[in-house]
Amino acid sequence: MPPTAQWTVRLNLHKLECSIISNTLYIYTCILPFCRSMMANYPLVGTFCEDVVPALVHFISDGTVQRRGFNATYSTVDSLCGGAFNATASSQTITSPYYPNAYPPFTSCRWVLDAPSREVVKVSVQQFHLDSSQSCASNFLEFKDFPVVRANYGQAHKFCGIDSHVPDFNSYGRTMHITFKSECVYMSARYVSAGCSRVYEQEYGYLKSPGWPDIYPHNLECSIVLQAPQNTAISLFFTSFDVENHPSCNYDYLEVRNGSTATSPLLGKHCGSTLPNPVFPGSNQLFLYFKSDFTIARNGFEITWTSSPQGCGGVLYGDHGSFASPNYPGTYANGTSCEWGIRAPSGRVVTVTFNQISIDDPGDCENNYLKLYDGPDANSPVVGPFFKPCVSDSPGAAEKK
Ligand SMILES: [Ca+2]
Repeated sequence: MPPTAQWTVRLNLHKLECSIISNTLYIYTCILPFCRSMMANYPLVGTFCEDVVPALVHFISDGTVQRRGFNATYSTVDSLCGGAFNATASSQTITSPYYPNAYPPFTSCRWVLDAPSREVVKVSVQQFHLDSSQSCASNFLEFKDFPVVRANYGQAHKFCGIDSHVPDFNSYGRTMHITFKSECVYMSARYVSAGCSRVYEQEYGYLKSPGWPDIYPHNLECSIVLQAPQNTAISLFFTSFDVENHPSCNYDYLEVRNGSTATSPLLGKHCGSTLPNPVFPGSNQLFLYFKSDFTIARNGFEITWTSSPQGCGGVLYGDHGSFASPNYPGTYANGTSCEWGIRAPSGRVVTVTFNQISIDDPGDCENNYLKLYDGPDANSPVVGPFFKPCVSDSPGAAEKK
């Protein structure tokens, strides 16, 4: 196919004899020309016979057991939706086929949106209608960062019929992927290459300075609002920080304010290369303002944030990040109970490293403790750390698959 093809490939596999363990046929969805160079970063559709849309087929066999393998035919039909597009400073629209009319049943649309280098894509949904009675597995709108590489956290936000509001999506990197799959309804969204000001209406997330991990541009003015669900409180953690230094932070700086506007109470104004302390505003909104002047730039910052009704704990998503007990490096309050869920991209091993632990307990660690669970909740088996966590002051590390 030519590299600009936006066709649907119907792949019919007539024979597939293989040992699932040692010889596997991998089928990836991707949209040319992106799939050639980034194959391993695309989602696996299936490991055997399936009819799929734009696909890259990858056959692997190991050094033992030979079988007949497979033969396949393919043909292309015009795709009703999807494709690869460039996001620019002017807003463009994507819609489901025949929008605003209903479209053929069981439509699946995939778009890859690519912004200019060092910019990101912002998607705002104009209309999105899915019936709440429809299964979320086969009727959804999903925004994802693409490709999911080490430098990227790889957000994946999925919306179904029960979601009445779809917040704007800002990609972490320059490329993102949208999937719309439904049996009978419609959607319309606008996309644009975005500057650095934005609003995140989400429970948890990751934020980096423009260009990270490269140096940030000069003359930036970025206003960022973190808006977590009502009746929750945000915890914000700095993973990296390096901003042009000045005793009063007069040149480049990051301000953190408790609220949603530039006049909300100032919690901190940061510059230099010292990692700022975690921020526990006790509210569900934070306003961040990042400014750079006309000369001298550093690498900038990386931030993770999460939220929960308890005011501590929450979901931490991504391939790296940091978190701390409430009020750290100050002391935690009596009666504290926090639970963090660490969700990493699939296929990764999570390592948790403790730089400091100071938890006091009079005896048996039944009333004051820190526990790690190897799974999604507290019913999962307990794993390291490999020291008595409630009384130790020693750093340690634990690994989990
Ligand atoms: Ca500067």
